[in-house]
Amino acid sequence: MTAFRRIAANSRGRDLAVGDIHGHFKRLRECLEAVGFDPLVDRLFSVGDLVDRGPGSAQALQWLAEPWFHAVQGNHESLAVNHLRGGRVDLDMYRAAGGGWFLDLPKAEQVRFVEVFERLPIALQVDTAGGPVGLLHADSPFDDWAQLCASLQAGDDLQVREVCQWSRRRLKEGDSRPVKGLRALLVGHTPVLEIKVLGNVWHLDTGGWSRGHFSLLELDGLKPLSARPGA
Ligand SMILES: [Mn+2]
Repeated sequence: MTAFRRIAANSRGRDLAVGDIHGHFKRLRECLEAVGFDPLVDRLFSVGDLVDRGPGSAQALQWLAEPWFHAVQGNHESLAVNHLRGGRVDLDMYRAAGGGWFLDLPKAEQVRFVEVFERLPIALQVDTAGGPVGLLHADSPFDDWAQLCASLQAGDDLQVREVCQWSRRRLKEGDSRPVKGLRALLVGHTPVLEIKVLGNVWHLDTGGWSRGHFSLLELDGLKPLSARPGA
C-alpha cells in the first residue's frame, strides 16, 4: 500500500476538496452541479469516510473509479478493511456507526470494496500554485508534514495511522499551531457547523451527510464555494 501520495498541480481546471461524505453521493453531486464542477478538467479531493450512515455507500466504488476523484482512507474505510482482513473490530460499534450495509454484504462483495479501500493513501499532498496542500482524515500526529510523509513511507506505524484517522485532539484543545511545510492541511472526521480553521488546519466536515451542508473548498485560493443547491 502507498500510504502517502503526491499529486501534481492541476493546470487545466479547478481543484476542490470536500469533508466526510458517508454515503450521501447524491447530495454531493447536487453540490458539485451547483458550483459548475466540470469533470473533464476539475478534480475533487475527499478527506475520507465515503461510506456508512447514508443510503448510497455502495456508490463509493464508482466514485473512486473516476479519474477526477481522489480520496484518503478514513476510519470508516479502515473499519471495513480491518473487518475483512482479520483485524479487531467491535461489531456492535461498527453497526451503530452505519457499517451494517457492509457487514451484511456477501464476502465476495466485501472483497471488492476492501481491495479498493486498502489502496487509498493515509495522506495525500496536492500541489497548488501557492504551495502544497495536504489532506488526511482526522489529524496529523506531527507538526511537520515532512515527518509524516517520511513515517508513512517508512512503513505502517499503527499509532501514526490511528492519529491520522481517529484523533479529535486538535479541535478539542483548540490547538492552533500550524503544520509546517504545508500551505494548508485539510481534514474531516469531526463535524463542525462551518469550516473551522486552526493554524493552517482546515476542518471541512460541515455535516453534509447529516443535518448540515457540504462545504466545497477551492484549493488554489483556499476559498469556500457556495455549494448549497437552490440557495
Ligand atoms: Mn471519521
